[in-house]
Amino acid sequence: LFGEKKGKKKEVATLPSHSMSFYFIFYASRFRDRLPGYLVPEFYNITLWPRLKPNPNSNLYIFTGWSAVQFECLEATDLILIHSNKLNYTEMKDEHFVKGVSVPNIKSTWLQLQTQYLVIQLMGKLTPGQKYQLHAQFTGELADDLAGFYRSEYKEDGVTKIVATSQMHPTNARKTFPCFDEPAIKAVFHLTLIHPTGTIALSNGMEMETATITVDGETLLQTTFEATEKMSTYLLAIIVSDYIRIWARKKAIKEGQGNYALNVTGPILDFFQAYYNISYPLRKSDQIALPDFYFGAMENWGLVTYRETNLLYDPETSSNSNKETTVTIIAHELAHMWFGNLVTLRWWNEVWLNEGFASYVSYLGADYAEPDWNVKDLIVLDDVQKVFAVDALVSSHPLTSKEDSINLPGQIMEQFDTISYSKVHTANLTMQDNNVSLPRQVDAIMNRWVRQMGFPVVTIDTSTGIVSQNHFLLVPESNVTVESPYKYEWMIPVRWMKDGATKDIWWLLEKKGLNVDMRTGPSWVLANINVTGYYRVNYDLGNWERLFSHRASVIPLINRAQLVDDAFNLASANYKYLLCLQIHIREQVLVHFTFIIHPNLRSAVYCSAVAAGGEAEWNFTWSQLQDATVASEANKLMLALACSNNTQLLERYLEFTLDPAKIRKQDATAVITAVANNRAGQNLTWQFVTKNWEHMFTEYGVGSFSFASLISGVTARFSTPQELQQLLDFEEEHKDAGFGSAALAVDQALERTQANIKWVQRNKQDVLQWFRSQTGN
Ligand SMILES: *[C@@H]1O[C@H](CO)[C@@H](O)[C@H](O)[C@H]1NC(C)=O
Ligand SMILES: *[C@@H]1O[C@H](CO)[C@@H](O)[C@H](O)[C@H]1NC(C)=O
Ligand SMILES: *[C@@H]1O[C@H](CO)[C@@H](O)[C@H](O)[C@H]1NC(C)=O
Ligand SMILES: *[C@@H]1O[C@H](CO)[C@@H](O)[C@H](O)[C@H]1NC(C)=O
Ligand SMILES: *[C@@H]1O[C@H](CO)[C@@H](O)[C@H](O)[C@H]1NC(C)=O
Ligand SMILES: *[C@@H]1O[C@H](CO)[C@@H](O)[C@H](O)[C@H]1NC(C)=O
Ligand SMILES: CC(=O)N[C@H]1CO[C@H](CO)[C@@H](O)[C@@H]1O
Ligand SMILES: [Zn+2]
Repeated sequence: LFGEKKGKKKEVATLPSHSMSFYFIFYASRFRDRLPGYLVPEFYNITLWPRLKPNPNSNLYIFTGWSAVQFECLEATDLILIHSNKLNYTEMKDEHFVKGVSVPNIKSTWLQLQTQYLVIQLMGKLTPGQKYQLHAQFTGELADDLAGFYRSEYKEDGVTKIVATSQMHPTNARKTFPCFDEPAIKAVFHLTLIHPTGTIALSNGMEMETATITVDGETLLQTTFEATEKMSTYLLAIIVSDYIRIWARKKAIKEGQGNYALNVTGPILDFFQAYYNISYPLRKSDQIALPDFYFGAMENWGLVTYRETNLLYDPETSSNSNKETTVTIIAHELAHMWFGNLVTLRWWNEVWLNEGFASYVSYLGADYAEPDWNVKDLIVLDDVQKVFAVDALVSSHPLTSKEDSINLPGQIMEQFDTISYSKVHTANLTMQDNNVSLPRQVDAIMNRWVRQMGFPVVTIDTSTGIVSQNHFLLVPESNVTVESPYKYEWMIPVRWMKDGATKDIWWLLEKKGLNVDMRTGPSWVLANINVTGYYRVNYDLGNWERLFSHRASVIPLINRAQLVDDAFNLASANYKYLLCLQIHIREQVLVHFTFIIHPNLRSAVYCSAVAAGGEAEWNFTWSQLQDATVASEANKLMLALACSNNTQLLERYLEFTLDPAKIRKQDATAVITAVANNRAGQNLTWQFVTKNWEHMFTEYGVGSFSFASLISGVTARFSTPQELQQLLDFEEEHKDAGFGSAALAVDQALERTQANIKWVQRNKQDVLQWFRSQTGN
């Protein structure tokens, strides 16, 4: 294939990017932003050649590609729609482009930017039942944008090295080759990579053959891979590097940083084979750590990609929590090898099922690999509390949304949020509590948890035995404008104990119920044991006091964490009598309720050192960061640099985030958020973000996960009317350009700021008074 094209003069076909008549046809059709489904691909033949050195003329890193896709026509049509983004086509002559029996001539071709389609309009119609092939030859930029086929850079012994790698999920395969880029449209992929000698090419399938070829006098390798399983485009992975298996930088492997991952991978795969009762579907399982990687990890089938911090573990310098992260993330990704990859969501509105399930079973897999760690207890701390915080806002969303409400790439990215990852655990655990008398109600129960946003607070009055539920909102008087078919009522499993003795599960099926056994007298009641239900619990003051004054050891560990979280949040939401209590708890908690926290001493020490020091110390820490070879160590140094109390240094550090040579794009959000969390940096950061928003938004790729975290991180401490105004101004100013995947985060930030302002207004006097009474001042 390659030799054939070599030396021919290439014509670059320029495609008009918009066409009014197409716009009209397109938007008038009922399919709008989704592929019509008339054309069903069977397989793709793809050859890619990434250049690991910049082109001397343009100074850009590029890749060239040749692709053919065979598809069957299901309904007669004269339009071929296939996804394509940022690719330049060469050789788009009629006779080569669409092949098959009696193919109509091409009338015109163009790119449709908003929906990222390459459109080929034919003179006549394709015939149902016939198979056709679409051939294309193209070039793309191997940019450092962490999307599609991209480049990652690192320094080893002073030499800059380039890795060509990929992140196709969710909608970036189309940036690598023209394809039918929707999760349900599966096909077989035959892949060939052309790459420099001394490098290794990896993909989802096993390498079948590596041949030496010569192009323009340059000696290169050509690696062919076995055909993949039939799978979604978003699971494809392509990597060219000089790495070693478990794949990582040579130095990291030599230092043994891959050993931990290697040791736990086997047991976790064993666990999932037994759990799903299906053997591992592929012939190989590669895992690779990349210096620049957008997400935490990606479950490409047979070739899982990770951020270095998530796969590598150095016993000398990494903390226990790094180890915990490694084992749970590996378990999460390996869980997808079955659930997600073998069985795939139909469309991105179902992402909650895919991600929620993987997050849930990741704890089971990690628990199997590390049985002594009580990993399952972490669910409450790591997931439930995090999702409660977002889901208590009226700008939240239900787990499910209609298929046709999620279309554009930005909306798809927005689906990958905390709610999708974390809420489903408890929805699932709720299901397990069904006893034999309830199966007919399973749908009724499930629907109330997944089809309406938010969650309830269950209030137990131990003096009357009356148990009631309300939609829990951080701002109780906020107006919920989204109607729910279930009126924001849930069917709630109440697992409870009285005086330490576990009682039978009790269901609260309506707004209000009566459980006479919960009338306690002097004893105490605890509900939502082990936080298996997705709700908060409130009690009458007497029961709260009895709970907190009790010896903590009888109360399950997980509930201790949740009691504190519930009490503080109920107080924030103006369950007013709890405010006194809150202060009381603070003392009690410190004495009785202190639980296993992993003090990450190193982080704390670095941070204090930078905070107490001046520019020399800051420079020293920065130089340590440049030299760090262990990713988790680098992470700690990177965050410590944000601890300075010198605004000039913080300003300099913020500027560094716009220079990928200083701060990798994947880390920019973490640095900016860290500076915002520093009191001395909060104002600076907001000014910085507003000043540079447009630049970041356009330069750092469309619709990305971290814009949402950026907004929520930078505004986390907003609590004054001035800050609210700033946020409103910001929203107004950038209305036209939009916020992409951060749109929801902006709404949430506005709402949270309003809630904070109200809380301060309402409670400032009480808190001040209490402090005065305690300090005698
Ligand atoms: C099942 O649930 C029903 C309804 O709450 C309850 O009456 C019954 O006792 C439960 N049965 C068992 C075996 O737990
Ligand atoms: C909710 O709506 C009512 C009536 O329109 C209004 O008075 C109130 O201020 C709104 N509440 C919030 C939190 O916006
Ligand atoms: C709560 O969780 C702990 C730790 O996982 C477990 O030992 C205990 O049996 C659980 N309690 C109940 C009532 O399920
Ligand atoms: C920063 O911290 C140092 C050391 O604690 C202190 O001397 C200095 O006054 C602080 N500077 C500011 C601007 O707060
Ligand atoms: C810190 O580094 C910057 C940039 O390299 C340099 O301009 C500055 O003089 C250094 N300051 C100190 C105190 O070393
Ligand atoms: C931040 O800005 C607000 C007003 O926008 C001001 O009241 C506050 O004092 C500033 N904080 C710091 C630490 O500079
Ligand atoms: C939707 C979901 O996550 N369901 C799971 C709930 O937990 C049970 C038992 O662990 C699984 O079998 C379900 O698949
Ligand atoms: Zn996942």
